[in-house]
Amino acid sequence: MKNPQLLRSMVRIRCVEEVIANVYADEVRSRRLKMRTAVHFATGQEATAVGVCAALRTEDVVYSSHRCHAHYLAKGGDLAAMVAELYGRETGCASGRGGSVHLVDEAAGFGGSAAILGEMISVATGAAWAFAREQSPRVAVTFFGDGASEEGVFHESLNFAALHRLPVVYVCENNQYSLSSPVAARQPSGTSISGRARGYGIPAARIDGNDVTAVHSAAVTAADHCRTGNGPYLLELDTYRWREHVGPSWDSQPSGRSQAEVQSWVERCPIRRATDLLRVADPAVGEQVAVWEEEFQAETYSAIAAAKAAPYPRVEDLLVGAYGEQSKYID
Ligand SMILES: Cc1ncc(C[n+]2csc(CCOP(=O)(O)OP(=O)(O)O)c2C)c(N)n1
Repeated sequence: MKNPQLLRSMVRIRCVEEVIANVYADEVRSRRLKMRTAVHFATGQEATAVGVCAALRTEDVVYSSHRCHAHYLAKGGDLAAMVAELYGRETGCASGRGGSVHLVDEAAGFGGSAAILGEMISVATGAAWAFAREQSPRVAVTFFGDGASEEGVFHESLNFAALHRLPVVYVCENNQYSLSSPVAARQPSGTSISGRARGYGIPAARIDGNDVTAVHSAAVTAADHCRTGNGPYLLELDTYRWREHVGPSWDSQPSGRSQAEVQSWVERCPIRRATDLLRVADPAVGEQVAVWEEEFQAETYSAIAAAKAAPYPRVEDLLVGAYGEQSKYID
């Protein structure tokens, strides 16, 4: 571990999500919920987003699904616009129409997220097809969960991308569960998501997704492979979410995951691991992390204050951007 920027980016994502989770829980408790959106936190999974996005260029495009805050932030998405989106304001990145599962920041190369499982796998494949036809060196990347890999569109997309040698990196965050259903209850034993990609002739690597350095170097290999015209690549990153599937609470027994299992993954925290590695060269790294935490918490609280002061969309404008003829996204 040599790169403090990877650690800094993970700390930022953790801080942003923790502040949002705490504020969300307070709003629910006080029956004054202003953040009227579902929230799927990626606490514990930061190394996947950071390791992959650090291997990309701004012009490469990332797509994601419902658990998208970390991917958006790691690709450089605007924090204030994300928070305003959670509060449903006109200043949000989707003009307050989409909530937390519909983040987008085209300038940063974050092409969008959507909660229909597998949907963005096909959209990323289409973007890669455009890049290939334009002979552009851009790469498309799509993050999705182990559950989404069971959608038919995953197979159709991989087949098509392999056939046309498209520059797309498929990133499966295998956090071992789809809601409360473990992978072992859904996929045949002795198989893997990376193995399925190889079945289509796509090179694939299965990596410890809580090791940011390993993720980053695998993502560099994958992006280079795509950029140099060799077709798609798949990364299967083993990780774990600490919080409940959707919402701000810590996970507990009713979700089907034991406290002992959750705790064993908390002990494999990607941030603690990266901090420990950096401490070898820089004994003061712990103090540096504390300074960053203060900075990022303040940044998030100020984004929340700005969002709450921003206007809601006007009722007469609610169809703008929603496939209507007034859409500002469709000519
Ligand atoms: C096509 C479709 N089917 C079902 C759902 C309901 N659903 C939302 S999230 C989810 C679990 C997703 O699991 P996974 O893809 O592993 O991602 P994770 O939540 O673990 O990050 C399901 C079944 C959906 N959004 N879309």
